[in-house]
Amino acid sequence: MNAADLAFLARAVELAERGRGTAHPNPVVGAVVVRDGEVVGEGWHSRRGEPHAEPIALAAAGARAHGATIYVSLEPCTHHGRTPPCVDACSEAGVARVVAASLDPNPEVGGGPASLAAHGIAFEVAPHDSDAAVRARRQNEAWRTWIRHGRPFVTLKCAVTLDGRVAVPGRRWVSGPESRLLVHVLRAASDAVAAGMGTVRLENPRLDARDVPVARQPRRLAFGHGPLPAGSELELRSGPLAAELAALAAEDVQSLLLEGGPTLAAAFLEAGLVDKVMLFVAPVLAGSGPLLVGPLGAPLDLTRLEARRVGADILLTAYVNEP
Ligand code: AOF
Ligand code: ZN
Repeated sequence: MNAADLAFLARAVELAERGRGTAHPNPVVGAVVVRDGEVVGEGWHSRRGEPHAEPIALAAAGARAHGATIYVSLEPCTHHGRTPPCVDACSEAGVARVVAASLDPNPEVGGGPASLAAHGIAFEVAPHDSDAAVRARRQNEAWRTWIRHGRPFVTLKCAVTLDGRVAVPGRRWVSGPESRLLVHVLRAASDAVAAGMGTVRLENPRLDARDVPVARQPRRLAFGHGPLPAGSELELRSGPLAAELAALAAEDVQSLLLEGGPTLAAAFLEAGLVDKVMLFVAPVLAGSGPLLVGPLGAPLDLTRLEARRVGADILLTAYVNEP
C-alpha cells in the first residue's frame, strides 16, 4: 500500500462523514472508485435501508469501474441484509482490487476478504496504525463497540483542575466557557448522557444539549437509586451497570456520555465499561476537594493520549478500549 492508496482511503473516510447523523444506527461508510490514478466515482451510505457506499460509487463510475480499484472506509459486506452484498456489486462491476481502511466487526457481515478472494478480487486493508485506519475506526467507534459488545461506547467526560480535582472551592465552574460549549456539542452527538445520583442530588442537572445545533436531544439518564429531585426529567436506571447498558443498546443507544462524579466514574471504570476518557483540564489549583476518580483497585493504562487547547483549558483525550 503506497501513499496514493492512503490518500484515497483518507478521501473515503471523509466522504463517510456525509452520512453522519442520518446513517444511524448503521455505520458511516464512504467509497472511492479509482481507475489509472483518477477518481471516477464516489459514494457514501446515507440511510439504513438505502444503498451502501460501494454500489453508489460504482454506479457513478459506470463502465469505468471495470479493472478499477475501490477504496472503502469499511470492508465490503457479504450479506443479504436490507441491501444486497457489496462484494457482489464489486464483482459484477469488474473491480480488480478493494482497499479498506477498516474491517467490519459485525458478525453477520464479515468474511469480505475471503469472499473477494473467491471472486478473484485482490484485497488489502490499511496498516492498523496508519492515519486512515485510525480515523476510519474512530469515526465509527460507537457503532463498532455497540455491534461487537452489545453495549454503548462509553465516554467519561470530566472537568478537572491541575491538581486533578473536580470542583474549586467557592466557584460554580471548573472549566471555561469554550469547554462548556464543547460539552454541549458532545451531548448533541451522543445517543445518551448520564450522571450518577450523587451529582443529580447535588446539582439536579438537565443534561440536555443547549446553545448548539441539535438534530436530536440525547436520552438523559441518572444511574443509581432514587428518588430523583422534584421536576427532574432524567430516566432513573437503578439496575447493575452492565445490564442497564445492554438494555440501552437494545434500544439503539450506541454512545453514552458519562458526566459523572467520582463515584460513578470509578464504578464504570472498575466494571471495565469506560472506552474513552475526555478531560478538560483548567489552569487552576483547587488545593482541596474530591479527586477525578475514587480509589481504583489497580492502575489503568490508557492509549492514544492526545491534547488540544480549548479556550484557556486543555482537552486531554485517551482510550481505555480502542474500538
Ligand atoms: C458496506 N458498505 O456502506 C455499509 C456497510 O442492514 P444493511 O443491509 O444496511 O447492513 C448493515 C450492515 O452492513 C452494517 O451493520 C455494517 O456491518 C455493514 N455496513 N457495509 O459494505 C456500507 N454501511
Ligand atoms: Zn454493503
